[in-house]
Amino acid sequence: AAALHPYDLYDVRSLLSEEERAVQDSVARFTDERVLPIIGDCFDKGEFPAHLIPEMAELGLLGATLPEEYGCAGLSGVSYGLICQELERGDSGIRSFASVQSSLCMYPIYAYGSEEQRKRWLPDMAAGKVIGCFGLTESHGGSDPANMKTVAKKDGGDWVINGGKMWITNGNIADIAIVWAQTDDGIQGFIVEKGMKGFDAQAIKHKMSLRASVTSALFFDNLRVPDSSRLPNVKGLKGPLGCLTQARYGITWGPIGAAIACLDEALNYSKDRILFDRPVAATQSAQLKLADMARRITMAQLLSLQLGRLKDAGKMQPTQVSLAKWNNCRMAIDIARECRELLGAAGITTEHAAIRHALNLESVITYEGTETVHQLVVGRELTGINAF
Ligand code: TGC
Ligand code: FAD
Repeated sequence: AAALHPYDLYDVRSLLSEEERAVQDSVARFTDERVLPIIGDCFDKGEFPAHLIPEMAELGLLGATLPEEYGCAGLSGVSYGLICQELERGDSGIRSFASVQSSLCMYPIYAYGSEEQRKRWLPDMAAGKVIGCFGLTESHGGSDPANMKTVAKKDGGDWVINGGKMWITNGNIADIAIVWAQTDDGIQGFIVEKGMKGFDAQAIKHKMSLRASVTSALFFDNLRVPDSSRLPNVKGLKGPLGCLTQARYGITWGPIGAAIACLDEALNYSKDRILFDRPVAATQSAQLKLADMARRITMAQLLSLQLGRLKDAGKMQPTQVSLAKWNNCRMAIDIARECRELLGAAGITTEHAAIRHALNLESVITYEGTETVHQLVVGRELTGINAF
């Protein structure tokens, strides 16, 4: 029998369309050539490699599933998943940038915006000329966004927004922010532009995770925006939650890439490392660990692919996304930590990727709904009882 691919033991690739394979290959090349050579250094310095934005745009990675009439690539949901997987094989921070721009900023403008808003923003966002951020979480408790304190009050033809958001990816490099605020009519979304009076964004420092990504706090102090900035076609928590479903779907794929990067590193290292006169890879305990990583990666690949097929058939449900987000983030963080351990002391520096991925995944398992939140979503589906 032909040798199996160590990172695709079930030949999931054979289930992809020709277009999906081409997308995966082009993003894989971008990660190998443009991300991997610099990313350890970016993480060390705490810098997001913003010079890669035009290149990602050129490859069609921003808003990739949205229609071509808005300057986007019109790709399938599975292709979007593969983009996330290959970007996160480089670094979760690079994938975060693409997730936020695509699923959390371009998607709501497309799904909830007016035709004028779509035409005004989407082509420039696909081209990477306008960067977005998504403000839902507040400092007093991100898991319960229904309890937000940020308010927007109608004042003539304008809205006046007061409050603040915390832990916002891209916040202080963004040109626009999708801001969710409580109104007399329920939660509504507003497109807030950088430089508007009463709007400020500041970087959050001292992060030990996602160091190659920008995370910020947003402040609104009597910020006045015209009614034309409001997303007219959604009201209530289902607006932001609908965006999260899109982003979380991509995040089920991303950590598969991080886990593959770690397994690749640990496999090579353990074959080269000679201890007690034989490679570490020749020991039963190392093989058990490596085999178990391959088992978990294979299950995650099948989960995300089926989820993607459901998505492309218009049948994907939020509970299914929760199950895969929970499973795949847990799979990846456990594998990253085990790979770090297999590398011994060498595993503790950013010369190798495992610890960077392990630290990044601390954010990935927390943002877009913590592991507990997703477990409780699945529990609610099974029992019909809300345990939040
Ligand atoms: P609940 O009563 O369940 O729902 C309210 C309304 O929303 C609808 N809905 C959804 N719609 C779309 N997608 C989903 N996933 C949905 N879940 C619920 C629901 O049908 C209902 O609609 P309607 O018409 O009846 O009003 O609301 P709840 O308050 O009980 O929510 C519970 C809970 C805990 C699941 C929810 O609050 C939640 O998901 N919390 C976690 C918050 C979160 O994930 N925040 C993420 C912020 S963004 C981020 O982290 C970006 S990181 C990006 C990066 O860098 O990559
Ligand atoms: P909390 O909600 O305070 O949770 C604290 C703990 O309580 C957690 O362990 C949680 O699982 C647990 N818990 C919660 N509810 C229950 C319950 N019912 N029962 C038992 N335990 C429970 N947000 C945005 O809006 N936009 C962004 O771009 C964005 N980017 C982010 C980037 C990074 C790097 C990080 C770390 C976060 C980002 N977030 C963003 C915020 C993220 O979504 C929140 O951190 C997340 O939703 C959790 O909220 P919290 O941190 O306030 O934790």
